[in-house]
Amino acid sequence: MKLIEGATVAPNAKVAIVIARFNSFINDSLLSGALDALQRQGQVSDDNITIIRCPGAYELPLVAQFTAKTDRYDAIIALGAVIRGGTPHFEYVAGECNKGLAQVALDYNIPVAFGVLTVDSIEQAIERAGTKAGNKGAEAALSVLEMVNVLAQVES
Ligand code: INI
Repeated sequence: MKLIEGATVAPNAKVAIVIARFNSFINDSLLSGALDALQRQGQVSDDNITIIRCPGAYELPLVAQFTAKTDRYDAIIALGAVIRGGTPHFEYVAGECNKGLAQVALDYNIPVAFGVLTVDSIEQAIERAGTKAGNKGAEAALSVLEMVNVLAQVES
């Protein structure tokens, strides 16, 4: 039997974080979690991390696509928060964001983490941005490092 699995330490990985400004008070906590996970757990050096900001979650796929197209990065972490309101707007923004990011990963063969909260309330967002339900930014960061390592092994 051969088992391939990736560690979450990737000191040489070049990582781009694409982050929405909308709901920035939540997103900045996701960013703190992601940076802590990349640096303290993943041992990724500061020089290998690029942060790219965009207006909202709806714009994340296009920014991720341009980022992937440069071929300068091993992984992309998308961070944002889509919070349900009283209209169907949530479905459109969250749906396009999710679909678009998945498309970028497959089109460019690059791990793209979905660190975008899709929640019913601000309370649920706060819970997932560094309080009682953990930090989804940190989880997203560790998932791409694992993916970088596992894909490199599958390829070798
Ligand atoms: N963008 C978000 O990132 N989160 C939201 O909750 C949100 N809501 O609810 O409207 C949101 N809207 C803006 C959207 O992402 C685009 O920036 C905007 O529609 C311009 O294209």
